[in-house]
Amino acid sequence: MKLSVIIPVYNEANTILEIISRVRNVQVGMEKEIIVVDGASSDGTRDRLKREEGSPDTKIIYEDRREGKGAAVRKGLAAATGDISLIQDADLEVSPEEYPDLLKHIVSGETDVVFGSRFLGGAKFRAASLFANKVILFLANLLYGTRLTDILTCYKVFRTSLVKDMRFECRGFDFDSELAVKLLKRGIRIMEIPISYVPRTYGEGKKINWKDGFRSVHVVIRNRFNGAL
Ligand SMILES: Nc1nc2c(ncn2[C@@H]2O[C@H](COP(=O)(O)OP(=O)(O)OP(=O)(O)O)[C@@H](O)[C@H]2O)c(=O)[nH]1
Ligand SMILES: [Mg+2]
Repeated sequence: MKLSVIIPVYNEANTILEIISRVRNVQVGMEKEIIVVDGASSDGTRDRLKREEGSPDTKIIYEDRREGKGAAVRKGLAAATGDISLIQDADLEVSPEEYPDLLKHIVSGETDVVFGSRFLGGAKFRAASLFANKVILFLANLLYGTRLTDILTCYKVFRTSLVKDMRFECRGFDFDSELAVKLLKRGIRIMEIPISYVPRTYGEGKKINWKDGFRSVHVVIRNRFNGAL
């Protein structure tokens, strides 16, 4: 078995090398490939990525311009050759050391999809982010008949074959919701595992904003009522 870790990155010069090394060092009991997709970073992230180019376990995709987190993850998924894929943000909000817990229920065959839930892990959110997360979650649970606790989590882990034929439309932060609801639409069960989460501030480089929240609400509703799988 092989794991593909997809890391979308835009202007994360302070953390990109640390996150790559932590991803590389965590033992997951299977081969691992790391796919970094850089959205034309301009803060020195690219220079740091250059140092990783020779690593045999690492593929780096350089985009010509910033196209959004979703677009980057989609490129990473298209390039993934692992049996299982995992999405990893390039900041330090979540911990690669938790991969074994995220993977074990997929490896054992119990489930094909695991989401790391920041809410089950007891994380503290800032008020605006908590509100946006809860609105989107409430809508998704209502429209898709689920009782999930966190759909905007970055830790989404799944058998790669499940998404290879999915036709995505979202290119920004709304891709997180699109991926979740497309899995639900296909009747695929999502298992949640508690994870730790330490939110960063806008000063530390947070990029998501309230418009992304509206886009997510839209994609959750749109997918419930259109036929596309
Ligand atoms: N390639 C690429 N990566 C991006 C882009 N926008 C954001 N990212 C990366 O996507 C990841 C998530 O972005 P964040 O700004 O941390 O947003 P978030 O984690 O969803 O939001 P919070 O968890 O609420 O802070 C980070 O690794 C970013 O560097 C983009 O346009 N292109
Ligand atoms: Mg983040």
